[in-house]
Amino acid sequence: NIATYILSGPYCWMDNLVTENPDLVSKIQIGQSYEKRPLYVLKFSTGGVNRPAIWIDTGIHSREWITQATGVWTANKIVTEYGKDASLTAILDTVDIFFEIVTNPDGFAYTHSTNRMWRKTRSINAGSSCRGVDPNRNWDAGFGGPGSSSNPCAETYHGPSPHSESEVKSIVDFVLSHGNVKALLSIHSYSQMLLFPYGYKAEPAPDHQELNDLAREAVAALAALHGTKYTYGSTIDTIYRADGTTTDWSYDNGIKYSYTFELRDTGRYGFLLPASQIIPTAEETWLALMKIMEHVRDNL
Ligand code: 0X9
Ligand code: ZN
Repeated sequence: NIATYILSGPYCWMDNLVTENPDLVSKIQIGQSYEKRPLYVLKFSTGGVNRPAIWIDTGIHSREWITQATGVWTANKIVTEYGKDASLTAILDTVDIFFEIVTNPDGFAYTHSTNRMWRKTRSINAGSSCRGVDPNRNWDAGFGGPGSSSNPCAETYHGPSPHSESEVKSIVDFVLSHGNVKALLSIHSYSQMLLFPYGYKAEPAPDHQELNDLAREAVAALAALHGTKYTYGSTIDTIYRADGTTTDWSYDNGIKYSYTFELRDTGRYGFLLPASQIIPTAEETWLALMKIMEHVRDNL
């Protein structure tokens, strides 16, 4: 069917990446989506057992196409720079990177087949004709608060219970069973922001100062390439109150370096960012990711 065909692009590319870089990359299946698509994660590792890890996800909101594209570029960048770029090589000598590129595959297929602006999962909601749950309101961190909606037709519907969505629960189970994840970077668009906890409360995170300083450094590195300006700060202060988000959950589960990126742009094209901006966006994002990953490596 059409969804299988569309997703065969990223799936086939993933298998080639693994085949061509068997000593660095492997593919793990962490679960399956509501519509039974596999949830694949790329593991970048140079060895060791349960090394400290960095988790990166893109595409949890399916319409944010620049993020999955940036994910593909970034995965390719990791394999081409390992052994060449001294800093990335030093990161991968001690840290594993787990990368989920198509984090909401049902939504992604739906943005191709039917509605380019689909954001949520595609699960059926009991008692409603509206489908889907916001996978960035479904986490057990301030779940169900006012920065989310109890209306199944809303774009920010939190779902019937925390981790009701298989796409979310699969990450929860993977991250908790791994037990050594040090950073969780969740990539969205758009707004050009780098956000850290909290979104569900106004109280500053215990690590606010360190997270803020690192965010400042990361957005400065990003801006140096093409002049793209990012704002940064806690979610609640910088964008809006959001309850049940990925990075509040990860932070409350002991993952200090929990950041949400909002990639280009600031609204001129929004989710329909032109293809000509894919590579510049990925290039500049890489510089911010490297700053964060270097900091994680140097603070294990
Ligand atoms: O509202 C959201 O889910 C995010 N914006 S988006 O336009 N990509 O939908 C921002 C939420 C902030 N996220 C976290 N702090 N995790
Ligand atoms: Zn988003």
